[in-house]
Amino acid sequence: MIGERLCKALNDQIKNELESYYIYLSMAAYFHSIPLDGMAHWMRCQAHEEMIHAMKFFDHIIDRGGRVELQNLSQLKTTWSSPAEAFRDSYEHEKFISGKINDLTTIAREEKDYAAEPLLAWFADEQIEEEASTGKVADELEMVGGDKSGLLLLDRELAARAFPAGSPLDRTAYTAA
Ligand code: OFO
Repeated sequence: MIGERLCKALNDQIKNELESYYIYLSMAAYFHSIPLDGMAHWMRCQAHEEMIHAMKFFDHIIDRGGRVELQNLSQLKTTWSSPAEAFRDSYEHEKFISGKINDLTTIAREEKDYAAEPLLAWFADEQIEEEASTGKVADELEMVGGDKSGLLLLDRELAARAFPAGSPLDRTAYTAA
């Protein structure tokens, strides 16, 4: 059975992951509006991954006899001054999430909750990848600057990201039905 302190912290993390989902969906809407649909697609894929992250914590709590209590999400940003600013924000957000995963690991160790460690180790690995992928695109966008052909090339490249199977954020999943 999960202890009260870690259960509360994991509930807070569900909120963080759902906010991540919402932030990336908001960025997808921004990219569709400019319109850079490849970047919007990348953000939709990212949003879907965040929902999976939230559900990993959700199910961990359930499986260990804890109580999931969903929280209100914060008001979020809906527009950015440039694609570079949006990806720079996403990189900063991933660093914030990495800090939260570290805090959770500290709590689990203080509580001697060894059953949570494999899950938190998975997230620590995942955060290396998330910081690397968002940081790389942010750097590339800064290199491209105002060069429109460079921007379109990058947009095409990001359009190639694959959705997790059966994603409800993949337009083709429901338009084909
Ligand atoms: Fe972006 O990794 Fe979860 O939040």
